[in-house]
Amino acid sequence: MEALMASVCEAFGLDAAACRWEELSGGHINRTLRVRCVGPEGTLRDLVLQRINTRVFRQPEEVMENIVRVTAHLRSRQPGALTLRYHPARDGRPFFRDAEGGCWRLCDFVPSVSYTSGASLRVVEGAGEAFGTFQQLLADFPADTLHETIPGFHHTPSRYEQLMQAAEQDAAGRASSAREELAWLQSVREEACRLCAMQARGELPLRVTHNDTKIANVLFSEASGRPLMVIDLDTVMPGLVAYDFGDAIRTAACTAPEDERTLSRVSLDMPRYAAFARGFLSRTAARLTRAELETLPLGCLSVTVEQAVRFLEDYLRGDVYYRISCPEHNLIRARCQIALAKDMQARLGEMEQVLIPWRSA
Ligand code: GN1
Ligand code: MG
Repeated sequence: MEALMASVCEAFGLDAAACRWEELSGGHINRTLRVRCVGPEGTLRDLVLQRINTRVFRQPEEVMENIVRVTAHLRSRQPGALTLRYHPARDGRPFFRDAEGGCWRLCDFVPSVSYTSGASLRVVEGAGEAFGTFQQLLADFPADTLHETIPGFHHTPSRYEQLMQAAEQDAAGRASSAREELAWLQSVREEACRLCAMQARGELPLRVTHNDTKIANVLFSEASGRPLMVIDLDTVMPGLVAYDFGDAIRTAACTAPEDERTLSRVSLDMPRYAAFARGFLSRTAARLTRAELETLPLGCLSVTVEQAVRFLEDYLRGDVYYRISCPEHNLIRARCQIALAKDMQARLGEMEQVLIPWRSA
């Protein structure tokens, strides 16, 4: 480990002996370290070093190429705004491949706060503005020039197929403990896959979307409470607006964290839903088609069901994808997402009502 870190530091021109690092938890996929470097005159420099999970992102060079192009576009449209900026390694590339095949990248640490759940209405509205602005600024980015960093990432029908295959194979001998969950997910399959079917029929456009819009992926200023920047651009690819909207609602407007065990605590928080919608639509409504506006609530249900499908699949396969912190973590996560999805399903009409003013705007 020491030798590995020394080689990574050296690749980015850092003096390993003058660096201290600590793990930052939060993400389920990549490994993230906060690095503090002491300069020659005792000056401090805080950085974030990340090891891209190459089992998940098979072509990390393509991930980085997308990010460099997308952030350059964002900066050209909004000079002065904070965007992710990776430091070049000694060879000039924005990443470093270590001797074991690991892929590392380095950026500045941004002093900020972030939220997983329980954010104030003002913060949630700010998250809506941040993701809405992201979408708006990328509206003229040529979507078909982006690499698909994870094929079929939000293709819900494929996610269902993979779940059913995992249940059939039952590699970890867990399928019998997930029968109820599997049955419920089957019962909403058509509804959860409806937006993908509409897209396939040409009724919904593909746009450049973020694809991982959980509220934890917006950094806020602690002093002003305003959004500072959108992070985690690994999955920026062509996608459906409703999935970005929905994935944000799944986290920002849920009354509990993503892995809440007490399911009676899990529901859709309507004031937070409305606050996010206000922020997001203030930036995007003018460009959205009527079909896009009308399907935003179904996007919330679809992406929440899809997330349950993905967590349950990983549970059935023996926890090979998401980082877990207890043996049944993926089952707990799947149950929590199902509880939220059930509440969304029952309240689709209410969710639509909230958006009516935007339809005629
Ligand atoms: C993963 O990047 P991270 O760990 O925040 C996942 C998302 C899920 C999320 C659930 C590449 O996000 O799709 O929505 O966990 N990212 C990938 O919290 O699979
Ligand atoms: Mg992510």
